[in-house]
Amino acid sequence: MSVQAKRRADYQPPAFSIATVDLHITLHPTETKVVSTLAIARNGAHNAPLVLDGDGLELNAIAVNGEALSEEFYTLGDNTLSINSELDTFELVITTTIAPEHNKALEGLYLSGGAYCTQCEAEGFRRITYFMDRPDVLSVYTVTVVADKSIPMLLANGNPVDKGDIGASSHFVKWHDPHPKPCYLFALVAGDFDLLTDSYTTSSGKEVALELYVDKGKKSQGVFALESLKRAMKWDEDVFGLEYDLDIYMIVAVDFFNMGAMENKGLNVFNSKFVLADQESATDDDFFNVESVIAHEYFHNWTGNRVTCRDWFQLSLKEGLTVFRDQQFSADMTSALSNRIKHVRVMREHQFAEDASAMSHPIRPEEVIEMNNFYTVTVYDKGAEVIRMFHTLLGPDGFRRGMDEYFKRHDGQAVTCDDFISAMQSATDLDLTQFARWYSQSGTPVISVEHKIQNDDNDDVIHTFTLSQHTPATSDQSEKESLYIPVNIEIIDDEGNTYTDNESMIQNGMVILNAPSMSFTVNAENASLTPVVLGNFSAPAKVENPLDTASLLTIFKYAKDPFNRWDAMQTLYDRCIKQIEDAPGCAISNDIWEGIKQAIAQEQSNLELLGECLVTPSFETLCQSRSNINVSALSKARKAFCDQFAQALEQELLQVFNNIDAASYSYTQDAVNQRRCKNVVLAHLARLPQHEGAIVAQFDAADNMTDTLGALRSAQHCNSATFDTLMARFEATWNHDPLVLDKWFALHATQNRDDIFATITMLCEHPQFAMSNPNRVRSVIGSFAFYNSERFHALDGSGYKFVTDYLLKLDAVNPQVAARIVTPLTQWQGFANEHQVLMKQQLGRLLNHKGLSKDVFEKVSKSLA
Ligand code: 0A1
Ligand code: ZN
Repeated sequence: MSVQAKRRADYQPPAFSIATVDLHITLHPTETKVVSTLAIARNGAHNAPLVLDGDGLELNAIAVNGEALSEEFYTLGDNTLSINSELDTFELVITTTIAPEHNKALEGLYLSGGAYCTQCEAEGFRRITYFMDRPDVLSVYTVTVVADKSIPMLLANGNPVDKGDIGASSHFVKWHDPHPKPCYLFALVAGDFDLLTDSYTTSSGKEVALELYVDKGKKSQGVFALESLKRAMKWDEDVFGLEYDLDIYMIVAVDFFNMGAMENKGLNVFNSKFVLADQESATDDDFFNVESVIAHEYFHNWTGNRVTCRDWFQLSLKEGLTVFRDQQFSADMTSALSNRIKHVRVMREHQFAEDASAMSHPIRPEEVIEMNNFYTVTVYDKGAEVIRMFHTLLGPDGFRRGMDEYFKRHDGQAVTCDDFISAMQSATDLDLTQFARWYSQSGTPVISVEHKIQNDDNDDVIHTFTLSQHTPATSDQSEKESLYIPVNIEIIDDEGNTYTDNESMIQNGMVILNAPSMSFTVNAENASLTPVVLGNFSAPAKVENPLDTASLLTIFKYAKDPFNRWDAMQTLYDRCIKQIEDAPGCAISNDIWEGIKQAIAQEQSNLELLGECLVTPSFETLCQSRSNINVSALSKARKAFCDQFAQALEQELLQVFNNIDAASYSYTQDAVNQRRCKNVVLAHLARLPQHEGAIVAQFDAADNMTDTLGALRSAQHCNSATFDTLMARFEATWNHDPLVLDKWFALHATQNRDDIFATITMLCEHPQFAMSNPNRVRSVIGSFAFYNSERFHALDGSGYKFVTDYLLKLDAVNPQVAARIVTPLTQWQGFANEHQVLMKQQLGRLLNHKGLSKDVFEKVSKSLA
């Protein structure tokens, strides 16, 4: 396969600009007609042709300034249309035909259920018409959507300016978006939906119409999303002074969508999973995700749409920043601590793994074959961590000044990450030059902590703390430089007293580690000190801090930062699991159980922290502190630890469980914390057969999906007959609701049982399953590959082979989704050699497959290089 990578360094400004785009689109399942009228102007003096991108288009006609263009003046390439005109400005009219019904890749114009919708980011607009499909070409769009009257709702970006009938059977609506935008923000939706309406008055008094379009019959499930939208609009005004800028804001929920949602100007398109929610069918996590994705897309209106990316290498400019903004919003709406823990889990489970794999890349990648492969946890989540560090270093006020300056300088422009850094630099006296390395250097830095105790000349006891940083080489970069790392730190003794350092390196609870290492000293007579490092996960790094069990428990007891307290327990559990790995069958010492019992007693009234502290690290998190992993040995050790945990702490767990009242459902933070804690505890108790009844009882009594699903998850640890019975009852109740059924699919696919492949085959034949629907595929095949680690990594190779067989079929239908699900297979580096050989064998099958998409090719070829 010959595919050309694009490099960030090769950026050239566009040779032409397109001031206005007038689209006239007549919808038809197999013959949609697109007439595009472009106002073209040459940029500067040159005589290069106008090169437009196109993919899978049938070209019908081209006209320049009203005259049909004869063949010698244009060249049609595989994926380009070049216009050879000597004119510096001209009107270009291009007519093309496309077939949305045949579009199963879900990029460009496609049909979801019966509705037409579009997805143009990153490079999907070229599947609708020939265009300069790059984010630095900004145009004002006018769009006329024409369709049969059986399709009543015709939507596009901006404000509606005209509508009417065409003959007896067709009608049209014309839309105008006054804000110049790149083509990736273009959207069109046409269908028959239920509509929820509301309005929002901005802080300057402008009334905005809010419209939410959902599948017929699902109106009541859209209420929470609409309320979330209003909260997001208010928050952006309060925190960043940013108001909405059109008269109407529309959100459409569709069932067939490759990602979470899309921020098209004034017309967001959402995966219905992130819109529809009610008490019966949605868990607390679902509600949380709806609010956070609604906010994310809304926040893009400023960070992404008003100020956009110059080129796709700058993706983190809008995504890292917008994720950070949605995280801050969620923290304000719910709880700062549980949000922080949630995001750190994502970093540790997925981003650290990506950085340790062949797909390692900086948050601003240097080289890309298929842009869709770079909507990654690195660009998004590590990108957000980098923005968070600006926020930490500049403080909320400094960060706000930097943001104000960013909008002042760049509103209406397509810019780079360097432009963002420069705006932040204008708001601080700190020199951000070294900090900017976070944009160009990949890999996870490791911060090592060393603690030495000496007596000085006066016989005082001096504690010297040394922090060192080291970033291991990654597949894309062998040399690493020192980063500028803000490290939140506390020095405490075993009674909880806090100490300051002699050199005043610790300022506001933070040190800056910007050299390979740095040291500071603390005087403390008769005290044993514990360094509490990386509070609030102040940088996306790993920490090596050789603390004993007593120190970890001291941190839990006394550290000021609740994140550190949670993290100390995670480290403690990780240590215990390691101990069992090293000596299978060994028993964890009673001291540790006593320490955990005390921790439980201490936090009886803080169910949020208690619930999080009772979660044992996931298999995926454990992988990040190990190498050469034998999956079965690690899983067995984890299981043995969890079994001992349940046995040793049974009485304490029961007490926590029984103390939580079964209140009727409400989605408030207190109630969420209670349900979370109760379900975490139930999952532990499920390991003891005597508590099976409690699981069935919760399943029977639940008045909400959180508790129903909590019972089912716990039942995964019970004997399989109980699990199967509850699952069958669940299916019978929820067969009509595809989003709920996805949970059922995922629970089946993550079961560790011998008949797993028969189960998955049965799931794929389920009437509600379709390979063309990404949510279904992710819930079955994605869940298996990402989260059924024991079966996926089975040493007979059956899991790897099963996923590969499926991907070979899926790739022909939806390459973008196939390229996502191949991820666990490409992350073979951390596993023992027996695994590696088998994983590479399957990667080899993929690579040799004729007609492999460039999406999958890019990841597989990198992984085998
Ligand atoms: N910009 C969207 C994510 C998105 C990206 C690509 C898509 O299709 C290929 C769809 C959505 C966001 O960050 O929400
Ligand atoms: Zn985004």
